[in-house]
Amino acid sequence: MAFVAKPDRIDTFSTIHDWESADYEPTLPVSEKSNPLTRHIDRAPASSIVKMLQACDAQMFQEKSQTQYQRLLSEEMVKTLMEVAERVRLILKDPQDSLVVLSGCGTSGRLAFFMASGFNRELQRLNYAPVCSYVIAGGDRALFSSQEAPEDDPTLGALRLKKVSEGKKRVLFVGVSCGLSAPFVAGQLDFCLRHPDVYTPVLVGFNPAHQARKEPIPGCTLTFHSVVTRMEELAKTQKAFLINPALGPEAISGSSRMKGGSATKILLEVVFSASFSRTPVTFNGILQHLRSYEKALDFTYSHSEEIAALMEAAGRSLQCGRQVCYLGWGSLGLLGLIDASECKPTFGADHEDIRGFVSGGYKELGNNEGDLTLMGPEFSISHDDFLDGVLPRLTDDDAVLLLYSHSDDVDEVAKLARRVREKTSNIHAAYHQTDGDAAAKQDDINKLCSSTVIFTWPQEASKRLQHLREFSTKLLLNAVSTGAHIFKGKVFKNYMIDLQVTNSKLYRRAARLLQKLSGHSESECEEALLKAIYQVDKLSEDIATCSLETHTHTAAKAKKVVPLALVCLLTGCSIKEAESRLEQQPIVREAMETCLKSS
Ligand code: S6P
Repeated sequence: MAFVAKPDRIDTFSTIHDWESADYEPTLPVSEKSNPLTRHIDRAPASSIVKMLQACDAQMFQEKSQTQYQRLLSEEMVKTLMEVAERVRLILKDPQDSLVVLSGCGTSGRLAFFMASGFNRELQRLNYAPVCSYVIAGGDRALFSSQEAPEDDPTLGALRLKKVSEGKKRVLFVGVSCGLSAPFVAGQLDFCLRHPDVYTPVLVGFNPAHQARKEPIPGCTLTFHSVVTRMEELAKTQKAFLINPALGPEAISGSSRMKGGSATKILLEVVFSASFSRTPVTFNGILQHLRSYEKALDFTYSHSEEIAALMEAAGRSLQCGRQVCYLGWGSLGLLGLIDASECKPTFGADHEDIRGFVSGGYKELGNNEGDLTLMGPEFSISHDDFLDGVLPRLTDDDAVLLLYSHSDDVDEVAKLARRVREKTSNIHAAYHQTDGDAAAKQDDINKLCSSTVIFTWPQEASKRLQHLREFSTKLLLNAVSTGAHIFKGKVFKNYMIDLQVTNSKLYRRAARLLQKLSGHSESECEEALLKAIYQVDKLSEDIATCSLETHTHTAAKAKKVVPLALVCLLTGCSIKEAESRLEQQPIVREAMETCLKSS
């Protein structure tokens, strides 16, 4: 059975630990470093991209080496998870007056929603009260669309937390910030620390504490680092908890939706499953559970050829300016929505490029703010919306990916697959079943698809099947959307070259990237970035003195900001000329290479 099969050794094995050395990109926290394994990912064929992603993901489970870094499977980490699980148990004993709040920004907020809903469903199934709530920066519209600006607001974070937990006597607050960087979460943690009689804060992130962000937050005296330092002190007496193993750099530098998101899901599912169980929370129980995800990772990537085929299909669609649609059922569908929504800030994608749809739409989600359809086309998320708005325009150049499992309504899947097949033969499926499942109907669906990844989970996985197949689907979707954007030329080396610059973290990342690629000074790069944001060749006094918030707000309306700035830096040309160069060579990576060669 492939479940325990180890991945192929890849030729980059020797570089697996490079990122841990003290002199490797020493000024950057782990979550922002570039991964030596993926240096050439932008030039690789699909099969190699999948191998690189596999090797990067496998770093999540590497044991602690001689370095400073705490790892996912470290003894201290497992012990902290046990302690937090016990805290969740206390909440379950007193559901009337107690609450668990999961919160974060961007992907971390989406996963907070995803897990809070999943845990509540599980609690109800076990006859417990549903005690989990979520807060996402930017509210529910941020669940499916890119809303990066609220991430910078610590006061808003604290207010939202206060509101959701009004009247509760005991609150376990789990703030997720993969980079230990989001001011929104810092504000929430600070609020908890100022009200210790009610709130116990738990921070989930993937940098060591000393690498937490030190940049001052405008309008307040906090930094993320100062909050973490206070938490470290309280952690000694279990009045606060830090869950911050290092996972190694992301495959695409800074893209914390990938390993950061996966590890967030793993850690919180391990904690909450242990606390919901009627048996004692044990060290070995937690460790084994963590290891089951490692096996699931190997199992997922044992389908690397099929994943590469999906990646190629999605890449072809994006390359010719067409669309990729994920049509999913249940939580797998929701993961499709999440994956699609991340492409805008990461790759400067249009919301139409990769879209997700889930069976049942908002009824399936049970989100705080209910049906958001009227907010605009990005918020049309049901299969009916797909049938009305997208299907009539589908051609063979658009790729459709069905995401479902044996426990979903397979008749409904077959029906939808037939409708899609009438319009395009470019239809694919990722399907989960368990060893021994009868698969007659699914065979019919396969015949309609030009490729199918079938995950046949062994019986030994059945206890945690739901979480593992979600994890597996997340890995697959991240691979497909990342690979497809690489083929579209949106990645240069292993950097997101066309990222949006819509909050302070992304602004700093963009400025750093310009410095790295152009070799110009920090001030020259920031100047070029501002010129690209405001579309001017000379910065006025007004612009130069505007706040960072104004810059990032303005950047939300601009396109290809970082490529424009880089072309200007490398060639010394005007913004207009840079625009026309990028129009002539719309593949951003190619345009960058041309400029770099001639500079
Ligand atoms: C990352 C994604 C972003 C982040 C968000 C929160 O791939 O595009 O939306 O999730 O910026 O980051 P963090 O470090 O606070 O979890």
